[in-house]
Amino acid sequence: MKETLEKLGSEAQSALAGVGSMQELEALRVKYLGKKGEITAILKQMGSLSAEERPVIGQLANQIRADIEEAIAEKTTQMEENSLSERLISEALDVTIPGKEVTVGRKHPITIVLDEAKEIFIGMGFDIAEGPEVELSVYDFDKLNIPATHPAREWTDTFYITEDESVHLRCQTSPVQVRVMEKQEPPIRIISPGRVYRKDEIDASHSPMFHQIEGLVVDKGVTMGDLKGTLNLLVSKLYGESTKTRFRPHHFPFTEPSCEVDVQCVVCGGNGCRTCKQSGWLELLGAGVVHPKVLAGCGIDPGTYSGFAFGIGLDRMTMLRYGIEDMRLLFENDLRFLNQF
Ligand code: 2U9
Repeated sequence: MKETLEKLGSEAQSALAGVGSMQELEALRVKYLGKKGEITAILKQMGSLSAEERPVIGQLANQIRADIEEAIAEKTTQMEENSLSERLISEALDVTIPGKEVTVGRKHPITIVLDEAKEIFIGMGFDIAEGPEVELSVYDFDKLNIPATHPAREWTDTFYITEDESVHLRCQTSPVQVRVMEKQEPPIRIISPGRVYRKDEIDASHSPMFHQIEGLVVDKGVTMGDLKGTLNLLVSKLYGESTKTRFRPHHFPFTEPSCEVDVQCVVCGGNGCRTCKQSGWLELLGAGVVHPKVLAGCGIDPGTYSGFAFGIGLDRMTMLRYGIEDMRLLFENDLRFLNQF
């Protein structure tokens, strides 16, 4: 029995040396030290030994068991240390590698100027109205008193969607105001900002898609004086209190009387320069008193109500604001340009 025990002991020790995983180690522990293990099996046979042999064999068995337990504990520690150092190596972070730069977006200059204009009009009690970019010609032309023969209705000027000319990409945001007038009783005080489309060749001051802010006020007793007050306030908020305006007579089918509004040149202050072609003035917008035929066509009695309307090119307004000389810069999405705002 002594030899069997010693053989078991050395067998266990050499098996331990070859163990490669925690599972194998556990299997080995069960094999030698478990309840049904080989050492336990030998200890169970101790009853057959003589009284002199029993303590000697008992002590040897305990010694061998303790040796195996110690070797297993050592092996466990060693394997744990190995796996930790392997993880430390494989999961090592190089904290000296430069981080990835997070680029934060920003508002487009057109959006900056639009937001500013919205704030100004909201401050004067206006609501914001929006509508479709694919529009019925009835709303964009007929109801605005633009006759069938008007050059703006030519195929060379307008992006028609249907052969019969009944649907097109809107040329202005005026149809939004027509839709509001049809639905809402006066008083009406709205601005309608948005994209509009005209078949223009692309150059420094033209684009087939551009942006407008149009405005409409309809109430009892609204006059050209209200129009001037509103637009002068807009100009003073946008370009500074002392900026002068000039109202020149003009013609639009949808307003009567109509005018164009110039502002004192923001570059030279009115002295004359390249931007204002030496005139001292820059054309900013068109406006007028809403034509009675337009009011009536939208279900509003021109005998009771009157109104004023205006239209501003937002892209031009943005260019004047920041001294941008070429409109194409606004649409090319060149980050070297956009990052300046
Ligand atoms: C309704 C009635 C009248 C809107 C108006 C203008 C004058 C105008 C231009 C400015 C520069 C277009 O972007 S631009 O090229 N617009 O000159 N727009 S009055 O008049 C309306 C609108 C809606 C029902």
